[in-house]
Amino acid sequence: MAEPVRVAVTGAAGQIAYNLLFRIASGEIFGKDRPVHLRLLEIPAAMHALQGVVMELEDCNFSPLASIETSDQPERAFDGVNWALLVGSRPRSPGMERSDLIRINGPIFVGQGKALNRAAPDVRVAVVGNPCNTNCLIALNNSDVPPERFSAMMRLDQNRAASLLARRAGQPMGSVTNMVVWGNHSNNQYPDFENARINGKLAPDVIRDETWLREQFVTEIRQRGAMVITIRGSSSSASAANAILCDIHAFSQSTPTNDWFSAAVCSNGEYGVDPGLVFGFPLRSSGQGDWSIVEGIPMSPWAQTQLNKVLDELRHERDVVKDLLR
Ligand code: NAX
Repeated sequence: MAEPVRVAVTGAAGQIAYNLLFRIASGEIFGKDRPVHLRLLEIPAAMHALQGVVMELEDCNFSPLASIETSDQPERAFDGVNWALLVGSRPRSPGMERSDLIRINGPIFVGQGKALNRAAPDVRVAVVGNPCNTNCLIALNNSDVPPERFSAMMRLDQNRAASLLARRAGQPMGSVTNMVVWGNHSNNQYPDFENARINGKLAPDVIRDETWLREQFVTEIRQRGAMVITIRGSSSSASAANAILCDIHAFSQSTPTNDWFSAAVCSNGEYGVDPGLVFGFPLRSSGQGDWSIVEGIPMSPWAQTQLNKVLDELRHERDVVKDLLR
């Protein structure tokens, strides 16, 4: 048997976790011959419901599933873990401003950042709970885990953008590469169609409709999550769970030559982004949980204004939580 992997999932009784845990436990992502130890974190009020999820996991009889532990204490849930998937946070209720949500959820990530000090030295932390970029900023600022072990999820945005370009071009899913979504997992993100490729050709050379690309495409990707809520009646949980698995895969496999993937990581000043800000960038990995930012990607003046707008938004979010940063 391969080396066991310990995976903490927060918000484990929530909708995304319900679409995620079974896929992890089945061996789909870490391998059928790799024992998986699940460490499930919830708030006390959800511990009872979590027991039902545990029962269902047990009833699947998945061979790789070596153990399940539940807890409402982050220190316990994160003890010795190799992956920490921070999904749990409070959703935005009607009428709540984004800055209110940041203030409500921020303290969760102060405590969880500290508790991550108990994780394994090779831990990779993926923050999903919204506002995920700024929650990630808070967690990494409150942790002794090196900042390069943290990322916030832009992968759902990447998958949405790649799928829409493929459909518009009449090409199969999977034909789009080099899709970066710059900045924030928010309505100001910039899904970069200028550098995306469809079967190896630049997307604007295949789709040849700049108005559609700049207007409909960008707007639809920014609003896709809200559209799913309106139409389905609840938020995108299956596609979000799928994106988490894609994220794990992207950091665990060597990135194919000439391609890149999207995740928000701590800036070192690339593309004029303030050092320390958690920003969606084009990344490559050697497959050991590491990443490097792909530099030198060309950007039109119009694209640069999109990047500047989302950068300003993230600076504002950082200001709202500055008392939670160290
Ligand atoms: P749910 O409301 O179904 O589940 C959230 C769970 O988190 C609940 O069970 C709750 O009890 C738990 N929770 C709250 N505070 C916690 C804490 N301090 N420790 C542990 N658990 C805690 O939401 P769900 O649909 O699962 O979404 C989870 C988060 O993902 C939300 O913040 C949502 O906005 C965010 N999303 C992020 C996406 C991304 O691309 N980054 C896309 C999908 C999703 O919208």
